[in-house]
Amino acid sequence: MPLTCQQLLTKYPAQWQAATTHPFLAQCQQASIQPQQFNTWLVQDYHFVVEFTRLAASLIKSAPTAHFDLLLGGMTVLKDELNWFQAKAIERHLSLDLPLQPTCQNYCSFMTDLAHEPYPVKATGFWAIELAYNQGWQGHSPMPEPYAEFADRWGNTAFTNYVELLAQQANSALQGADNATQIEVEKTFLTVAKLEKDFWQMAYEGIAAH
Ligand code: HMH
Repeated sequence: MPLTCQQLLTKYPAQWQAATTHPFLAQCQQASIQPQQFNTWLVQDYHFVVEFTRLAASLIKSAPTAHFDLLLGGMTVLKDELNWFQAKAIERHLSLDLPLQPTCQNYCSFMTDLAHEPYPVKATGFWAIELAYNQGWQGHSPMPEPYAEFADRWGNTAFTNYVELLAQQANSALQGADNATQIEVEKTFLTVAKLEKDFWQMAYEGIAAH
């Protein structure tokens, strides 16, 4: 029986829960988050998405042609998302030209390494990264202003459908994966869970954005 995305979630519920629930999200929902902490997250997540876009490009490079349609659609969403981050930064008078915090740096290095893994590993990692935000924001929705559009960006049902299709493509890639690749897939899933948890926590640490 080949490994599936659903099995990873069933096997590691505690790790996944920690990736998708955090005081950061709860405080956004209660509008009690400090603006400085929110802004720290915002600036670092912009840098994350830049690197994530490179990972998306690398995923397309190794994908079978049948997987292009979904992934190219995802690219269009990323184009919009990068422009949206820039608009949010201007609105909030934030410079995006800040150094990456260690946690963001770790996540970006992980994605650079992931680009060199076989397609089943990349596809599963990519799915897990998107699912973390989909479930994290959706699980804390609705959010009050000014956070509603953030919760909606990753929590909307069209995004949920996209993530479900990413799981189907990853599952089909996993069908042909050998044992060593499956082990790598599990490791990658757990690393994503850990990095997601750390990323929320990062908003409370380090140098605030200004
Ligand atoms: C940290 N994980 C993080 N940021 C994001 N924007 C996503 C996942 C979804 O793309």
